[in-house]
Amino acid sequence: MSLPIVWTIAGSDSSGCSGVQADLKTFQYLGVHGCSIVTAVTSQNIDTFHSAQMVSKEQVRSQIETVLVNLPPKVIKIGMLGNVEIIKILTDFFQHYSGQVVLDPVLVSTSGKHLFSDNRGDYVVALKTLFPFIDILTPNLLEAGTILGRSIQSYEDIILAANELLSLGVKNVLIKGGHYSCDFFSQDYWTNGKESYWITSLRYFPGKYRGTGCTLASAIAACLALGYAIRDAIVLAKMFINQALRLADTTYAKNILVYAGWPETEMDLPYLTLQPMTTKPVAFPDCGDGVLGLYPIVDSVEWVKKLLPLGVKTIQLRIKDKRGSALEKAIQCGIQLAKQYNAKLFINDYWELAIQYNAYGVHLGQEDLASADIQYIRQAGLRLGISTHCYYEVARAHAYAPSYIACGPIFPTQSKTMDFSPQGIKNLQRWRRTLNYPLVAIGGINLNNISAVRQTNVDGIAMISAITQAENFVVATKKLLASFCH
Ligand code: 3NM
Repeated sequence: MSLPIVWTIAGSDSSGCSGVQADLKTFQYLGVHGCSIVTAVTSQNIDTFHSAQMVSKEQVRSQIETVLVNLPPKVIKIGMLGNVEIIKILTDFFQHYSGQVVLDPVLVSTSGKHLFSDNRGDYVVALKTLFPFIDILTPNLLEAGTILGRSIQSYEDIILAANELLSLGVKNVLIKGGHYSCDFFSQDYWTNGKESYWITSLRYFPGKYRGTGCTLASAIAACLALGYAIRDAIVLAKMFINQALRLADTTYAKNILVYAGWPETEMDLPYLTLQPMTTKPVAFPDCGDGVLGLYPIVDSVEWVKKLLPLGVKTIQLRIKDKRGSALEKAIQCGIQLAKQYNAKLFINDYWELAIQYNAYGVHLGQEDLASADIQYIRQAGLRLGISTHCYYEVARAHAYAPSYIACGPIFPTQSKTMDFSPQGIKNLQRWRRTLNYPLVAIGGINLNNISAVRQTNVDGIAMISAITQAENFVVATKKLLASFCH
């Protein structure tokens, strides 16, 4: 097994709660090999930062050069650097480094100790010289404020600060609002300059926890090294830290984070929204008793007419070639047919018509989420299904508490152009373990692989070509339906 290599460049914390120790634990639990370039040795326990001794610049350089020989990093996570000399070593090193870099700009410890020996102004100026090499900067509100020389008080301030930090050269900014948010939620803000979102997590046992910033940044680094896109790495890292907070040892107010492997609990999944969230989402109605079962997706009302008499009980009308009154007529007719057969019909995309003719539900892709009036669909009492392909999209869907979540593509598909590679059965199993939502599997599913998909215990199995391109759709549909009987 070849493990991706991730370096942490940070201070040692004798308590094991933060710094290099927290970073290495995070790397281990997420399945990457961690190397440590120690910049300082600190004496700390649960609540006291006793002292810090900087490591000499020669020794820092020597650690880098030695590890580089046969453990070159895919990703580097930077924490406490401690002085301008060490920053200079890194800016030199980065001239020839092409991997990714996560910078957690720690300036002050949780217990209030300054984590640099130079004067603040010089240190911050030097820190900024690193920014053009940084893929993601993860300051908390205080650190963002110190870097920019002002205090950050409101949502608007956070957005402005993030954009200003981007203008200093970093590619992504994640401003952690853990200390700012309300009692129930903690809210972070991410942007890359083109897109942005708010990341809201439920709060667990309140209190001061050491090492949350180190852990989050290390988890992002580990997930990047595992090949996750930055947006997914952020969601996964939030799940990892939320899990550690949920499981934390809080006896006698010790508040020690407890790490526990790959996060697979829906409670730890954050909500991703375009605007800051103020209340928990209201759940959409469920899809009734029983599983959704075989879930053909068809592009015409003629197909609805052909499939419902065969015993299909869940179906999606995904019309791509009609507009105006022809579209409206088809949708109206499909809804009527489904009612006649007591089947659950989801209308893809055209949520206004679905509401107008009182469909069973609406199915939306991620790109439709921003433009659809989700609140209106909920108020109309329709069910909602949402397509997802990765952690980021699942967290987006989670913010709407839909009736089901579709995960795809499970296998390669010819029926839709895809920006995502197939997830495979293993990832589908992981989604099943992680999510309590009814799940629908989609993408490349046919008679040959449906039993493997069934074994994952998903609630619905959606498909296009296995039915609509079958030599004999009646035989194919009956066999597919039969696969749900054993
Ligand atoms: N959505 P087939 S895959 C419509 O992954 C659709 O979100 C997908 O067709 C997703 O069964 C897909 O022929 C096409 O592979 C499914």
